[in-house]
Amino acid sequence: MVQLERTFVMIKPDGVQRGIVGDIVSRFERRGLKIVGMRMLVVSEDLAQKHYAEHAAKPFFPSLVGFIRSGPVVAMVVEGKDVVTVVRSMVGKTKPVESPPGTIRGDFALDTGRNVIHASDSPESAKREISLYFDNTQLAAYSRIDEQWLYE
Ligand code: D4T
Repeated sequence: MVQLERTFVMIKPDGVQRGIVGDIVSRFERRGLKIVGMRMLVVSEDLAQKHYAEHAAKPFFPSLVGFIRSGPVVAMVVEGKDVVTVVRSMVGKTKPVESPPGTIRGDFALDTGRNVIHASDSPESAKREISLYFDNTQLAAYSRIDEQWLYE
């Protein structure tokens, strides 16, 4: 039986303001990935600090926290085979200029500080980030009707 993994994805305030939430979610759905949690929120100062704790000492930290709190975001948990790797490759590189067309950042972003989307970089980060934004009652365990056509 196929082993399904979960990752955390966030459409940042620029993605919400630019009205591309649907375009982005639809890419994940068409790929065959399953949305198992989704909520819109404005990130609190405390949550932003926890989310980006690994960057606390970096010079761009204050602007990063300010940006992520600058408007509503859409937080998601996405499930599928090798989903952490698959979603990171769909997202593209941190710097949109290095992201090829066809990736989300390569199609929708130009600047590193306005790169539209966040996705966990490892299964460990995914676990940590999912627990920051969701409790278990906010996640839905279900099968998609096309799973037998997506996985052998
Ligand atoms: P996120 O975490 O937003 O998905 O981005 P990445 O995983 O692709 O990249 P990251 O953790 O290295 O950076 C986090 C976040 O900081 C912004 N950033 C990064 C920035 O504003 N200036 C910079 O020089 C760097 C390296 C963009 C993403």
